[in-house]
Amino acid sequence: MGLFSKIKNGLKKTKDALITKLNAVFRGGDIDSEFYEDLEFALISSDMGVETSQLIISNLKDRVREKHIYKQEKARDELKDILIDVLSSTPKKDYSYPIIITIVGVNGVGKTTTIGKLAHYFKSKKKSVTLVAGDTFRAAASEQLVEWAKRADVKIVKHQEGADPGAVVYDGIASAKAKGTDVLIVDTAGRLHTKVNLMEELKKINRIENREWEEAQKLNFIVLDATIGQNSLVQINAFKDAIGIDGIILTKLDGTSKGGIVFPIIKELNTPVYFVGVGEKMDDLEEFDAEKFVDGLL
Ligand SMILES: Nc1nc2c(ncn2[C@@H]2O[C@H](COP(=O)(O)OP(=O)(O)OP(=O)(O)O)[C@@H](O)[C@H]2O)c(=O)[nH]1
Ligand SMILES: [Mg+2]
Repeated sequence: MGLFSKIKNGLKKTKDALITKLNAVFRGGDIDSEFYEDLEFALISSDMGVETSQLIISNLKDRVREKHIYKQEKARDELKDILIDVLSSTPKKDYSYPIIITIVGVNGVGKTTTIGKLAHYFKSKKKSVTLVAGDTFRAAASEQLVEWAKRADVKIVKHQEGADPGAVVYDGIASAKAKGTDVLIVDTAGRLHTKVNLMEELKKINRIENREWEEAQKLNFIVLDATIGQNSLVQINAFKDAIGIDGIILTKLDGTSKGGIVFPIIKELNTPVYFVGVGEKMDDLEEFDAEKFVDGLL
């Protein structure tokens, strides 16, 4: 399946819900104040957030005025451009190898699965990859990562259950340096974001990464489950305050109609989305692209 159809399939539920709402707003005819009210309501109820929806409407009003647009159908094209602009407003950083990617997020969002997909992604870019089983808290977490390492055919560094995650990261870096690994991907435990000790553990992991491999680029990626909608904004803030977040990976888009959440995530939290997960398999990961995303929606 081509890349394009993958994201389209992944967004199908979101698209179906959004199109139904938009078709009820764009009934044909002239633009009036009721049209804007209906559109704002449609956007908000599509998980785009109040603030971001209002911004989109205000941009649309400006464009409609500037371009002397009177017909609703014409406004629909403008809306598409505005949505792309919103999603393009936070640029991703360029990769500079070697890279340490630390994957964080609350439990069950898809961290370990995403690491398997990322390993496959970087390998397909001809980069060497080592995984670090930094989730020593949950039983069988390391085994799950070992399976992914096998599937993606990459190296893995792990310790016993209950071991100090910092020590696994330390060993992972030593191994990556010795083998000349391009991308080191660190799995972490996903206990609730309200627990202070998880944040302390993540800070410690970041400290070890900075100390032990100074020249490597460090990226903290948070994995968010798209099916939880607005709640993901709260989750990011908790991690952002504790360790700083460079980017977002939004998983499980295939199982939800709440894909609109990507708009407030990018606009209100000013954090770029690097990848989206559209299934459980190794190649069900897509590099995030604003234009492709909006094309899949409208
Ligand atoms: N449909 C779908 N399922 C996904 C996606 N990503 C992950 N999953 C599923 O989500 C479930 C949890 O995934 P894990 O990777 O174990 O999540 P985790 O964040 O590592 O969980 P903990 O280690 O317990 O915190 C698994 O059943 C995955 O197959 C996705 O993009 N789409
Ligand atoms: Mg996990």
